[in-house]
Amino acid sequence: AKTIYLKDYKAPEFTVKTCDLVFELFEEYTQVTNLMQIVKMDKSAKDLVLDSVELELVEIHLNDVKLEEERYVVEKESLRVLDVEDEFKLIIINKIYPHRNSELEGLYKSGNIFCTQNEPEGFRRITPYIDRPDVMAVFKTTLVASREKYPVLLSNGNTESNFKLDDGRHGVTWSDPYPKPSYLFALVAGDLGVVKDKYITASGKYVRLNIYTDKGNESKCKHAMKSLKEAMQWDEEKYGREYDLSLYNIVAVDSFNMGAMENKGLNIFNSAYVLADEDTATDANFMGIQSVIAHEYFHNWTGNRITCRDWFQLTLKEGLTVFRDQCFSADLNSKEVQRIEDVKALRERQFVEDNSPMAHPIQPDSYMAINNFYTATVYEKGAEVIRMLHTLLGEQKYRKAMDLYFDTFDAQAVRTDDFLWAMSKAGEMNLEQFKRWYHQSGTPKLDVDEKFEDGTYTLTLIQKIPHAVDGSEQKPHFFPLKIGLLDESGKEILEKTLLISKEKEEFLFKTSFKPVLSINRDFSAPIIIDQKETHYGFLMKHDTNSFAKYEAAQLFGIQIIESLMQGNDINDEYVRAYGHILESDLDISYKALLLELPSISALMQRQNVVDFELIYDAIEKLQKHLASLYKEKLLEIYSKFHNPLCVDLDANSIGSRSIKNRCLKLLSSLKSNEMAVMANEQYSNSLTMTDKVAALDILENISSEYSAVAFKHFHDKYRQNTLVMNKYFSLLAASHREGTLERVIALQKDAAYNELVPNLVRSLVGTFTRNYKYFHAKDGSGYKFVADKIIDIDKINPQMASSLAGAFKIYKKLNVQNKKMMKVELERVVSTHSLSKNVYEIVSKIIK
Ligand code: DPP
Ligand code: ZN
Repeated sequence: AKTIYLKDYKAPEFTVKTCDLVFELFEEYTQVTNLMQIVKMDKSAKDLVLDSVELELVEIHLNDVKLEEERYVVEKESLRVLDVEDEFKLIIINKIYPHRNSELEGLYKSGNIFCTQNEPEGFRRITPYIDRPDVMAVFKTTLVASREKYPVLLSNGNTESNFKLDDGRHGVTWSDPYPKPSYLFALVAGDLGVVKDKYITASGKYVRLNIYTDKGNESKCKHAMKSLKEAMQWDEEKYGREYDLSLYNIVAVDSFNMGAMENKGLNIFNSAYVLADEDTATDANFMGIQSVIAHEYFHNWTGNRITCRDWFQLTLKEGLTVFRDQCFSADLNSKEVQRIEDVKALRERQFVEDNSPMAHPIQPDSYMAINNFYTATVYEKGAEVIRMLHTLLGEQKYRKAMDLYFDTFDAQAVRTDDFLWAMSKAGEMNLEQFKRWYHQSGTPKLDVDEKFEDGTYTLTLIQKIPHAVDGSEQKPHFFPLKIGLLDESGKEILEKTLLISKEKEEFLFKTSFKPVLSINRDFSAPIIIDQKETHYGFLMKHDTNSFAKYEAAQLFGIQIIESLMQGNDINDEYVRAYGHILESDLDISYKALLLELPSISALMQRQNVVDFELIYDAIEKLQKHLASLYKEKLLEIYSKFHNPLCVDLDANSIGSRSIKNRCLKLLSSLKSNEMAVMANEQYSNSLTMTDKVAALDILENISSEYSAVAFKHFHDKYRQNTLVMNKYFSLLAASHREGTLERVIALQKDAAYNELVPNLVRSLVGTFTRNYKYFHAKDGSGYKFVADKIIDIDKINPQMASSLAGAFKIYKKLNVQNKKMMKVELERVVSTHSLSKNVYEIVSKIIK
């Protein structure tokens, strides 16, 4: 496979002014007629080269004259029209086969719905085009299809006209006034149900809002609609940005590679991020919908109005838009919980990636398959980088800088450097060193040393910057570090944001006593803190910063588990601090997070040679100890907050479910019949999916008898509902019970399972790769199963396969036995005949 480099970027030789498309959708094929007005930008260019992948050409007309075959060349992934003028009209007619498209890129069928996914390079699978984001055209689209089978015909922009044909077909013409890159083009055709609403913008413009879904699911769109209106209002209030068309359409489809797509005026969504009601969706699902709906909406300004010059700039729109959706969720829900959840997700996914052979800067400088770079690094670390800018500039200057960015670059395709120019100018801050966050990979470490002498407290900070994947050295970063100093009674005596730029920094504070340090408050920088001296128990009790308090609880837990792994006893101070939190009257959602023990992934990231068995045993031991010691208190909290008939979604109801399920989960480590009975009752009596899933997870892990009955009941009740069956498959794939792999293999035969649907593959196989116990089984059986699946699925959907292949990125850090087993499978995958470049890129980087 060929590597593409940012340094080879060249401005387009031609651009497309307008693109008028006609789609005739038939069951067996679709015929596309593409009329483009094309202008030469680089006068030295002779041939027009259009991207074209697996397209069946019918004919080409240049300025209304049919082109003879010697005037063009069909190449492997392009169509070359020889010797063209400075400005001309080109008509291309071609055929495609959407019903055979299992890659889910370009035009395909999800069930009975025609839909598209064109980011980043799907449009070239629809019609020959200059398929790159810095070519922006005005699109007009006519869809023609059977009136009976496809009454709803949608594309970007506004409806211009409708017509009927004598043969039972009908047509709709759509036009989008805003020039856009081809990756934002979309169409949908189907027999869909719709939920309608409206929104009046701040300046009084009327916007029609529609959410389309399979018929029968209309009642499950309420939360998505509410979230959309909240997002529209939030963007007006926080960024002064209004919606710019009079129509906003969302369509939910079941087969979708990603979460959702921000196509101009016609968002297409994975149905998992649209459909929800109390009976079928968990609280986490509701939160996910709110954030993804907002994310795609926010892209209208950060992504669509201002887009990326090339795909190396992906974080320009993604990092920024994730930061925006995180702030939105924090404003609408709990700020403290949101921040912790965001950091948790970052560390579980991005930190692992950043410490693997797949590490890359948020702005990569090369790729084989751009689809492989829709990563936690580009998205979540990208959002942390924007958050640091927000912290450095402060809210007011940040907003001024965003206004400058919108004013200067509207309707353009730009680079991260252009964004940073606006931040630097309106923020009045030199960001030259800050740019390293865009070009360096790996997670920085900060060594912290404290001294107290003669009334002076000295804080010495040393940046340890990891090498890049190719072994080259990287330089110190510029970042904000928020700290607090506490006196011995726990009172805060100072809070300050330090600016760190040199490899070694020293800060002096005059005090009459030695203070206790609370560091990286709010997780002000995405780094790892390495402190010589720690006071975790003290901070768990006294820290006033909600993130730092949580962090102290996590780090203390990690310290205890690591000490158990070395054969020591459980430290009493930790146990008392845990008990203190149990007794506290903190906000319940936040408290539930404080009570969560460190994850396996958090512990694994600290091991030089990873051995999961040791980690499992130690965590289990600690859980049992806490559960038996605090059994009464845990039971008391459980019964206080267990309210099986409550299906409300307010903060208190969600918080109640979250804390009582945390308590029950900890209690279940006792593996007693009493806990199995409680979980079983919760499964039978609770009305929410949150409670049912929590109960099933416990039953599956502690009682094969109860579990069998409950899972059968669940299957019988929900087997027709794919979104719920996703939960069924993931619960079983995550099981720690004997025989999990055998059951996962058998579940592939379940009538509800379908390898063509990415959500189902993610639920069953994807979840299994995070089941460290069985994925990393010493006999290599887990690796073999997943390798087989990668090879099979690669033939269907390379993007899905390469995301599964990411599970092997821990390879180099494994212990000898596991490493040997994994190597065999990696070599088998990489030597597979006609492997996609997607999987090849991931696996070859891992075993290099
Ligand atoms: N651009 C999409 C998103 O992140 C990804 N397909 O919203
Ligand atoms: Zn996005």
